[in-house]
Amino acid sequence: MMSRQTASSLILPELVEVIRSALHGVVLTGAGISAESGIPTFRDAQTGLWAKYSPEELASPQAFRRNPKLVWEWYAWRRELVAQAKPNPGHLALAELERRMPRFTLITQNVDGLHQRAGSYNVVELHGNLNRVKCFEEGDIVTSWPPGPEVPPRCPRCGGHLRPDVVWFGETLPPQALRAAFEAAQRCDLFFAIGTSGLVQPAASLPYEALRRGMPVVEINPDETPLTQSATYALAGPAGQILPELLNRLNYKNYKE
Ligand code: BJW
Repeated sequence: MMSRQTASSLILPELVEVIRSALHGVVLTGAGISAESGIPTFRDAQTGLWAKYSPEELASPQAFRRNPKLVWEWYAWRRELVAQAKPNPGHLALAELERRMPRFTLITQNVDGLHQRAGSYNVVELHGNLNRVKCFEEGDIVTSWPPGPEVPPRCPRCGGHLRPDVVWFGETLPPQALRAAFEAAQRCDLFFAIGTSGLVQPAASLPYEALRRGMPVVEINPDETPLTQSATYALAGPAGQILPELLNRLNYKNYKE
């Protein structure tokens, strides 16, 4: 575990000033921001029941067609984990940063809804939300279905299988969310990439939109990623420690950790 002092020593006074003077902050988050809430990331070692599957084996339409029960149960397990989890100090610090900045856009690849539960308001969900369900055949959102033993349940309209309303490999992202994310990345004057391995497109391209326009990019991640060498500031540590420390250094003290 990183000590508070180490987190503090990573944050240069120059970075504090860059954040203080920013007019439009954009944050891209990935699974790492929820790791400290007990939600496993995708590419770190998976635990328990699901350890033998890679995300590509579970998060694709092909995987669902091959074994809809397995995929549905993976999401049911994750839904339960998320229901039990609480936003961590990293989520809460981002909600406070939004309240302090003139403009703020939080783009997340996560489907867990923890940013909204932490109080973040302007959230763009690039990969959907695991608490919504849609028809695998027709794509319509479904809010209720007749109870029954079948797993996954069936669409009450067409009888197709139901699936979570998330974006799987090979599927297109929700167009409005994708547009909002790229527009924000192209217009911001400060970009954070937090807790993402930067391996999955098109989300992985967003920080480069900001870099291309000469805007500072701050990465927060305990591990190196393909972005680390290009980032203006790379803060190597857990988001749940670095983000609250950043707020302290900005003297944004009145938020609940
Ligand atoms: C901490 C921490 C702590 C730990 N604090 N940090 C261009 C080139 C090549 C391929 C493609 C391309 N364009 C599209 C593709 C194909 C594909 C793709 O990108 N493949 C790559 C694997 C190569 N992309 C797609 O198919 C996308 N669709 C698309 O582009 O449509 C058009 C198209 C289709 C086909 C061909 C061409 C164009 C859709 C991608 C959908 C991804 N879906 C998933 C599942 C979502 C639902 C669910 O949650 O189940 O999204 S997969 C999974 O990966 C999930 C995540 O959102 C996503 C990203 O993962 P993330 O968040 O970065 O997590 P990890 O685990 O990878 O990393 C965690 C990080 O946290 C690590 O770095 C840790 O160090 C760090 N960390 N603790 C801070 N405490």
